[in-house]
Amino acid sequence: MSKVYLLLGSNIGDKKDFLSRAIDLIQEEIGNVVKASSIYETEPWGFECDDFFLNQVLEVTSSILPDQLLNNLLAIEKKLGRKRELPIYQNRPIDIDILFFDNLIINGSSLNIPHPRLHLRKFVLVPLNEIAGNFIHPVFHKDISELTKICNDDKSVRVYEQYTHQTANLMSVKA
Ligand code: PH2
Ligand code: MG
Ligand code: MG
Repeated sequence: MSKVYLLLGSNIGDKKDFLSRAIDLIQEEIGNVVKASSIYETEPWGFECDDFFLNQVLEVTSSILPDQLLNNLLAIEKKLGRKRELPIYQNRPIDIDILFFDNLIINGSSLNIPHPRLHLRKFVLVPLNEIAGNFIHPVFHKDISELTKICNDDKSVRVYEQYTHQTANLMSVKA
């Protein structure tokens, strides 16, 4: 079993519903969703648009290998209505990114793990820090709480919906 951290992001339509449907599909098709961060409302990073994102980080245990995991996540994005066109950064109903896959370091043409920009982005670090503050980044050899402290991204990130035990119960009922 591998431990995988995923980032969910949505900035159009019923954003919260897209996150929740993504969690259901991940639970069905990828593996066990063991932890979920609170849902955060975050300012767009790296492109101009008026629609703030909802972002959430999950810890998932899975027996799927990295390349297949990427394909399965792209298929889930497609099921939820994601269309990919240029430019790279654009509004989307759902984006699912692999942040970490155990301690693996992969530098491929279509797959890069750890996610190469996660340490630059508060919209990733803040939710990740909530559930994995002690996880050590295999490239920078610093834990997530340290990376969060030293990151100088000033885009806004605020709790939109606090993680609750009810969320946990709902997730374990589905499991
Ligand atoms: N994703 C991006 C680019 N910018 N900004 C926020 N706030 N949240 C995201 O999920 C996000 C982004 C590329 O995937
Ligand atoms: Mg992304
Ligand atoms: Mg993506």
